[in-house]
Amino acid sequence: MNKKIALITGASGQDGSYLSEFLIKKNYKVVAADRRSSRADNWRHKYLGIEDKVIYEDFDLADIDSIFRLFKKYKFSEVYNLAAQSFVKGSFETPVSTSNVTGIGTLRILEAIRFFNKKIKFYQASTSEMIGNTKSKMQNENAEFYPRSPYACAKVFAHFITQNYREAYGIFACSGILFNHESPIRGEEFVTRKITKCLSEIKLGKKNILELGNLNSKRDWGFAKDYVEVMWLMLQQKKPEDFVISTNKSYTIKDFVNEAAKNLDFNIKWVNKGKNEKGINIANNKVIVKINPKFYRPSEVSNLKGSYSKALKKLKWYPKTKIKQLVKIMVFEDLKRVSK
Ligand code: NAP
Ligand code: F7E
Repeated sequence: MNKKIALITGASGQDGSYLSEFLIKKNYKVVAADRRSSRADNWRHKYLGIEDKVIYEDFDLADIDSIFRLFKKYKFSEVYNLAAQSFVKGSFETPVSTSNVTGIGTLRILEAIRFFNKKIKFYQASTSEMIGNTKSKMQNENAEFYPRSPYACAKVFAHFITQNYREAYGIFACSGILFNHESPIRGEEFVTRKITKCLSEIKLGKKNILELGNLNSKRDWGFAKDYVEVMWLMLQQKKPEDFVISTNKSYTIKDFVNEAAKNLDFNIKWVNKGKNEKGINIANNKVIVKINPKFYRPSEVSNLKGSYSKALKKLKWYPKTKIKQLVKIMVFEDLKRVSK
């Protein structure tokens, strides 16, 4: 039997790498599409040992010709649109290009599906950032959207255009509204990897201090490897539907720092508040965490906690990795890396 062919855009990113690994195991032919520069060192695929197991194709989500060339060359069964300018803070500095790639880029892919084959199944990487400034304690698929960054606004457009192509053209198109998910192959600009890497460097005497922005925002953090499975599950359903994917728990950035520190045998005492807040290593009385306002955002999302009950009921999915285990895995890998 012919193998199913899956297109993964953004295949060199965190989720794209885990999803490639997952679909290879499911016996798919995986077309890993990215800008050439994204895989300059290909570190994530090397880490997972998959660099000889996917077909690499150059493309840019901002360039419709490169997308149409891909759809001409392959008969895709499933398309996973993971490519995006995904760094929220960065989107305030590059709002137009973020909107073009993260927002309109999704429409370019949907247009290719409409033009080449409406039977191709489509997964869109939606996000809890669309929910943004919410007052509800826990958010599910019915949560209202109140985006707080150019990134989140672009994702709202992508989310609704996906829904529109489903309704207007009968395309099997759906969105996973994923809450934050992390791993040892998370980009270093995101707060969890920044914390686990920098504290590991402090442990080994290679750095003195970890500088952060807002310590009080709350996030619902899961493990990326658990989350990619659900992208595939959503495309195997009888009808296309959107799902919230989360852990039902949330913690502050400070909680995450404390947990990572514990894994490195640091005991932190917190003093002062706001911009003057500091984390002191009790063992030697040295400041190891301080605030640098340059990491604050023009508008912040302060409180996210998702309910995965629909995914549990309909997809039999639940998050297998708990936060303590996730932090442990990340610290362990970073300590190993910085020891080299
Ligand atoms: P990621 O590591 O930043 O991966 C995104 C990938 O897209 C990167 O390889 C990036 O390449 C590529 N890309 C950026 N601009 C592109 C363009 N113009 N053309 C083609 N490729 C481009 O993000 P992730 O954490 O794996 O997330 C995957 C997707 O899920 C993203 O759409 C993200 O917005 C969304 N999401 C993530 C989370 C999360 O917590 N991780 C939660 C909800 C939704 P460069 O690295 O070279 O820019
Ligand atoms: O920030 C605070 C920051 O950049 C989390 C993306 O994958 O998840 C991610 O977006 C929180 C924010 O992730 C620093 O202010 C404090 O409140 O790790 P982050 P994010 O913005 O939640 C969503 C679901 C996505 O869709 C996105 O693509 O941490 N924070 N100090 C800091 N954040 C960073 N990056 N750096 C700091 O120094």
